[in-house]
Amino acid sequence: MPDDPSKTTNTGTDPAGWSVDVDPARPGEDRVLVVVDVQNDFCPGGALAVPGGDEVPAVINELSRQFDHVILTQDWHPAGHLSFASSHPGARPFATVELPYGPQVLWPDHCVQDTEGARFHPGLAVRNCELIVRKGYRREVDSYSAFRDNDRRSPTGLAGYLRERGLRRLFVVGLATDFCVAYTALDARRLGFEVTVIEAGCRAIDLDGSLGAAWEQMEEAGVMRG
Ligand code: VGL
Ligand code: ZN
Repeated sequence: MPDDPSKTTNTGTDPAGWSVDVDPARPGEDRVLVVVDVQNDFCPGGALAVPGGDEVPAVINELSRQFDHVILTQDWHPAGHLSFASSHPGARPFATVELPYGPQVLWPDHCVQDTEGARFHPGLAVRNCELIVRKGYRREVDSYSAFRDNDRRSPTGLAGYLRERGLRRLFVVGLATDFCVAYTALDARRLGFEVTVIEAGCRAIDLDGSLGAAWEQMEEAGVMRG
């Protein structure tokens, strides 16, 4: 592998000689829909409700039919996760604290492993999902991105999966635009993937201008708006 992963171009065969299943006769085969965190806790009535979050499942269901490859991500925290305000005595949700890896917004307890809030929204009906990436399962570090934890060190394995499968064009939807969708899209660009965020399939938290800032960074990084 080259040292700089952004220099990798996927030719349909990985550097170790394994052929991947991209069929050149089917130009859509290298496209993948990445559905970020469409879970009960991010929808109205949930612990960290994103306004209009329950409007995205219908859009995503429809979109998923146009893709040969669909991946879901699932925020999946242990009880007592360090991103929860409840883990910091005296702290309020939506405040920012310094953790060893940098600033971290504190959230209400949400998406606790194997609870109702962590389950996918019941309106999400994506028949052709081939992989579910869980993230945020280490107590001491949050993970907005589907590619790596917020400490920027621990990869989830998704980049390797996509490369090995020849999936190089990512279309990202889900919740929330300004956190997990944006972090996922930005990391995907850093890793050399082509990325489009489909706004109709996203909703934002918009904390202190975070939505505008996220779009600025995404545009700067070459993320396309779909
Ligand atoms: C998310 C805050 C905390 C998200 C996850 O999915 O955008 N936001 N955990
Ligand atoms: Zn979370």
